[in-house]
Amino acid sequence: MDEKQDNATSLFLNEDTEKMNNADGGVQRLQQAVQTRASRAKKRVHSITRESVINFLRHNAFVILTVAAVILGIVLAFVLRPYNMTYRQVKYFSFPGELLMRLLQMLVLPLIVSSLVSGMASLDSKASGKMGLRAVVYYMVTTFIAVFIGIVMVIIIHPGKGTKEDLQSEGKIERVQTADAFMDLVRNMFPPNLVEACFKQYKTQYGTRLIKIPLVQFSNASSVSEPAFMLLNLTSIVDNVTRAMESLQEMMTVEEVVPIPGSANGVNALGLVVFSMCFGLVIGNMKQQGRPLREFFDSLNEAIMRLVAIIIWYAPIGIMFLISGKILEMEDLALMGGQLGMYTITVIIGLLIHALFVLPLIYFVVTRKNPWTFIGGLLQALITAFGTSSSSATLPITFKCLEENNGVDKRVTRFVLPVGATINMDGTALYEALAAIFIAQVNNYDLNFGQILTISITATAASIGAAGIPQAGLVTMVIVLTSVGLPTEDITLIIAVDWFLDRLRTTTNVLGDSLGAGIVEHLSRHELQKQDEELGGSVIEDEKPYHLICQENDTLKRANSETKM
Ligand code: 7O9
Repeated sequence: MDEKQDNATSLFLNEDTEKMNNADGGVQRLQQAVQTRASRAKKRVHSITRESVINFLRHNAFVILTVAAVILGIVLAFVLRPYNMTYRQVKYFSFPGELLMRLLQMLVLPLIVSSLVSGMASLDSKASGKMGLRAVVYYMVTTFIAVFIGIVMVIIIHPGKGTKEDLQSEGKIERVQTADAFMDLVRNMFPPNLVEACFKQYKTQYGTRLIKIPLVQFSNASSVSEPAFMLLNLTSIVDNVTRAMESLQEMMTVEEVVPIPGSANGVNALGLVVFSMCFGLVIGNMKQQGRPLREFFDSLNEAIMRLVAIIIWYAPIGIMFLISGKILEMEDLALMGGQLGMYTITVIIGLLIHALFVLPLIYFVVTRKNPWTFIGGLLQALITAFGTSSSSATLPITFKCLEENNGVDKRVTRFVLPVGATINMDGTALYEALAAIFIAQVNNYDLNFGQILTISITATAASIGAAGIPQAGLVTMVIVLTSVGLPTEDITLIIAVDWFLDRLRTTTNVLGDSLGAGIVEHLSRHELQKQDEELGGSVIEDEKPYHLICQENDTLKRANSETKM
């Protein structure tokens, strides 16, 4: 109706323009018409801005809600802190946050399996090989840069003063043998039971075995076995046997520590990733025969992503309680003064340089696109990473942000993100190298170039293998420290700030994975396009429903058998 009116006015206006000079009343009418037009235009401008604001709010609702949740969480915590809540009360308070963690973790397992299988199956083996190579090169380069930044920062700022005076030790450190941890990693890549792999990892445990070590060796044992001698000297045989019996009693029993098979709770992500990738690759090469499975995993992935879209609404509430609960749990902040404070600042600066300077620069250099718009689309994933301090739990949200806000190709995210969450941890690598050198500084232990190189290699390896090493976290730190002979019990000195630095590391890890997905997509755009064209060309064959193809095959078979008969 509004439109009709508008048309009428414009007709009227045109008529008026023509008659303007003839009629006197025409001028008045023209003025009126112009006024109504102007006011309508004004109204339209108004409604556009209001609409666009509403649109903006609707599109950025999650981000705005999530940022508000963080701020609210911090404010709430500082309001509640003076009440000195007990540990139990704080735990009750953080319950909504715990629920978010559980919800996200609930989705991780089906998400990584379905996305890896369908991602690998949707690419031909040549394309997936190239893409995999690009991803791995990106992971290696960024991890090495991260380690380098960590080492440079800790050497320049030198937060360790050579004393442990103001440092408190906290917690206990598990003893790990590097060789066993490494073998666990390889074992976990090949889980013997896929169902068990969903909740357990192989972990070498240590048991004791009693072994006997003779105290006295038989001095003339060889003579006993000589028949001639035996015959000649019977008494000496008796003598020897008695002596042997005696020395047997003089055997010492000692306890020997031996590695025994065991397991630890936790998803064996590495095993599932390896299996899903191989499975997807095989399905992709099966052409028509693999189609039902491909469609199944595709559909499973789609369904999980829809669950993510629902759960994402709960994320702001969960994040608010996670953050404020953590601040409430925090003990005295005075502990953060002195060396530990300097150490914290060094880590923060290192992570910031890597996340806000190096990674965006790499993204820009490779893709020539603005990294900040890309990072803007990831904001919710980054905040979730900060809230949950787990890049695997953040994975569902990372998927959502990359695919929906940044429009990254699903074939790339499905393949690159789960692998990235498992092996690409820039923040962790930076942290481990930095922490190891900090502990050396605290102990006044001069590291030579070779040792620093060893630290950088082990820190890189530890960050790659963390998901495959059961109960990683501090265990990987032990491995890095042992590699250069630093005291592992000094890890307890930095535990006090680990909860906070873990959040920053995780955010860096998620950012690294996501920018990696963007970079791999850009580099693989030609192959993806080519595949799109190929699929487009054979779309009739491809779009045919599966049951029709089966029917056709059946008819063909029947026809064949009939002609044979
Ligand atoms: C940080 F992607 C999945 F779902 F396959 C996946 C599942 C579990 C990937 C990884 C894991 C996993 O267990 N990762 C893991 C990561 C295990 C132990 C330690 C770490 C290191 O974690 C980081 C750190 O502490 O620096 C950080 N908290 O990125 O999650």
